[in-house]
Amino acid sequence: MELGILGLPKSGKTTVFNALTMGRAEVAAYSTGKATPNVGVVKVPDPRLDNLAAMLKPERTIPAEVRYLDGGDSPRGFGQVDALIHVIRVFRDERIPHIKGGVGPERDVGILDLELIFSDLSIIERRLERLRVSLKGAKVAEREIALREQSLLDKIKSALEDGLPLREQELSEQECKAIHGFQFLSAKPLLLLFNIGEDQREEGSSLERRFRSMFQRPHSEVAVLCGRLEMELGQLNDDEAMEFRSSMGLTQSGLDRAIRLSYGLLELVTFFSIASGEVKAWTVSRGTTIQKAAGRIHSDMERGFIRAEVIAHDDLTKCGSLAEARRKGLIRLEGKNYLVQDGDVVTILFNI
Ligand SMILES: Nc1nc2c(ncn2[C@@H]2O[C@H](COP(=O)(O)OP(=O)(O)OP(=O)(O)O)[C@@H](O)[C@H]2O)c(=O)[nH]1
Ligand SMILES: [Mg+2]
Repeated sequence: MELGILGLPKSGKTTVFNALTMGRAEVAAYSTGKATPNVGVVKVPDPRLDNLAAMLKPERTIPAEVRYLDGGDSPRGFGQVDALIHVIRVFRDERIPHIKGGVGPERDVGILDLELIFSDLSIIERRLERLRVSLKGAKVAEREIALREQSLLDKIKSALEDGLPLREQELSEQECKAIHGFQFLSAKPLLLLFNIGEDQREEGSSLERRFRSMFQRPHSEVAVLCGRLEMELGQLNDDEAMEFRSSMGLTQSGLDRAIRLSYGLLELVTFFSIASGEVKAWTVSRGTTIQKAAGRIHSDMERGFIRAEVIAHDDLTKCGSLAEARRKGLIRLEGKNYLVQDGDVVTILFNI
């Protein structure tokens, strides 16, 4: 899974990137003019994986991973990412200039939406031009296909021109498939991440409620994060960070929350494989069959899939051991069309 971080200049993108990745990329009050994006890989914290490791005592425990890209001011190169995180400045600091003159979350959300819409419109216009040319000399069959694409793109275009990002347009599954290859930016699920100052921490949850009601939109999520604080916490070791957190009355890491929210946004589910001394977390989209999921572990497992032994994480931990779960008959045998559920612990039986 890959997430791209966007936002206006000096909104705190690199700070949030560092917070999410525990990285130390350079943050600055004035533009650094960096050309290359920051890339960071994060192991997804998941208490269920820790539970399984404690119970099964495997040689290795491997969490799922998320990649974050901090592309600076431009969404160029974000065609590939699975979702976008839009960092919106809420913190106030006179020493750090705001490109629009001052804090204005609603305005800033609108500016980014427009930027994504413009980027998509320019792709559509180029494609429509190409279609117009190819329609001239087209044979009947080709013509029909091209006309269908033209009318879909025209429909999308006029909605975009009305200011409606693709993620908010109602498209059929087939239409979504037809435009998938264009990698439209405004179609990507979006996490609006409001970056508050240390001095605004106390209002954090009331701000979040307010932003949530302001920006309730399809395929979008809202979270409030104190970027700078989380970045500094990320540079401490776990014990120090925990102590710091509790001394400030902070419980759940804002970071864990941001990661979990981006998961929910993507409609991902996590399953766990247990085999040969290894417990490993995997992510797949909701609605993935167990056979397809097995292919993530190893292509042989998909090809030679026979069946899977499946137990929900919660059931397994209640039993305390695999042997006990087996005795109680809680380990199910599932065939290839079973849809993987969040928290499933699986062993794939296969034959090659
Ligand atoms: N006071 C305060 N300052 C912050 C906070 N988050 C970021 N900053 C400061 O704002 C400045 C810009 O932060 P960056 O993370 O570099 O912002 P950016 O969006 O990556 O900036 P560009 O990549 O240059 O557009 C830095 O000086 C940060 O220390 C915050 O929560 N509180
Ligand atoms: Mg930056």
